[in-house]
Amino acid sequence: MALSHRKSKQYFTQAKRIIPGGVNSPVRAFKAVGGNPIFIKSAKGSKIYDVDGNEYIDYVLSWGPMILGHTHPKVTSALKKAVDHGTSYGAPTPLEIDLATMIRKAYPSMEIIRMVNSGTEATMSAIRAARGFTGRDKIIKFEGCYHGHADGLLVKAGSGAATFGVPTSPGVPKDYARNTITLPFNDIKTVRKTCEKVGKKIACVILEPVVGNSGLILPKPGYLEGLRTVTKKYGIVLIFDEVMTGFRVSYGGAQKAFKIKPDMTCLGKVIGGGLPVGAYGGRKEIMRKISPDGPVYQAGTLSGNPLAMTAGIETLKILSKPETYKKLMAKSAALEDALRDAATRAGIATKFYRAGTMFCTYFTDKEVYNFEDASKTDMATFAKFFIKMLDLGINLAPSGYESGFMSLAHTTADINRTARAAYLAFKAVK
Ligand code: KE4
Repeated sequence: MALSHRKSKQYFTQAKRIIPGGVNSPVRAFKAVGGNPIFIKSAKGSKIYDVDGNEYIDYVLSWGPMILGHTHPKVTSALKKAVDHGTSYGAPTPLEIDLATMIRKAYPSMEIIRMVNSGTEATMSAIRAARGFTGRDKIIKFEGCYHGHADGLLVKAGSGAATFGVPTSPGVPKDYARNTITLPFNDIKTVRKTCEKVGKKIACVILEPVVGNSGLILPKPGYLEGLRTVTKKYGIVLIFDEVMTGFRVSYGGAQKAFKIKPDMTCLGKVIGGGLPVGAYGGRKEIMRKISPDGPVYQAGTLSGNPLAMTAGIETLKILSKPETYKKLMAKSAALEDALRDAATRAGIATKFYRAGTMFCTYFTDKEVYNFEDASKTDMATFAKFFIKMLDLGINLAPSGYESGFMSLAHTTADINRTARAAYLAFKAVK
């Protein structure tokens, strides 16, 4: 029998009257998969509970941050203590030094780090720093990569922008978009050609080194190295947007896994342990341009918020233990095996990709190397699969253009239950 979503439906009707589309971020709206979003009451470990009392194994994990699982006791108890000391001061605290130090240890390329409040702030500030440093205006980004919702980055973007068919958003002035050059991912030749023509006008190349906003797309061997070489040649700042891949592809992110040193890195999600945080950082000479050391202005009332810093520090404390990643990777590999096996047994054509704790199933028999490939996969079948999985108690992201996430809290029982559900769902949509 199908799960009841009666209360969620009522809340959605109410929410739509006062909030655009009833949601505070478009990807939550279930528009691409049909049906109504589930309204959440609580979450614990690997599970999330809706207002109708249904339980789901959660692979959305707040779109990535909850790598320890929900309400981890260490994070929760540290937060409870921190609240009693005050929730915001608008003045520096030792906590900011602690988190920045932990981040720099994991990402040595981030020699100087500035805390902000979201991934969007991190990427837009990093780009401003790159422009201020180089004195150039143009940027290169890649189709299907999503770097938050700043003007100039919403050009051929992934995530919700791709899901809702408006990869280039109205409201972005043409003059902004003119400075954004968008190229296909995984095609180094187009980058070289562009740089031959206008390389000295380009401030930065920004990318998700593993693209998690068009499903999951891995860089081809040599691609990231190629970008590193070409950016060096033309004095272009190479920015890795590791808002999603940071602490997820490995503890040191994609840059550690693929052994590439970018000039700048953007982080978010995991470093806030479920509270709103972003960070950007990189080479000293670039970051010394940031105000008040230098002239490039960037600020924030709540930046370095003590609660957010506390949640981030507690999360990284656990993640920095060597056994944590052994467990995380083993669980992620077990899920991969189980899902591949379920698809094979159900006799349905899928392509499964995984990078550390991030994963995605595309409904296609062809490999996916870029956004165009991703958009040719069978999204209608994904939508049916999603609905069926939800009904079987598995919470996936409501779009075929999003990655799934694994946490430390997921158990073998969760993985087995997910595999059983996936087999039934694959059969149902075949
Ligand atoms: P936020 O501003 O949403 O914190 O981060 C923006 C961002 C930047 N860079 C990358 C690689 C990202 O993945 C994101 C945010 N990702 C989306 C969806 N995949 C978050 C969910 C949402 O938009 O509601």
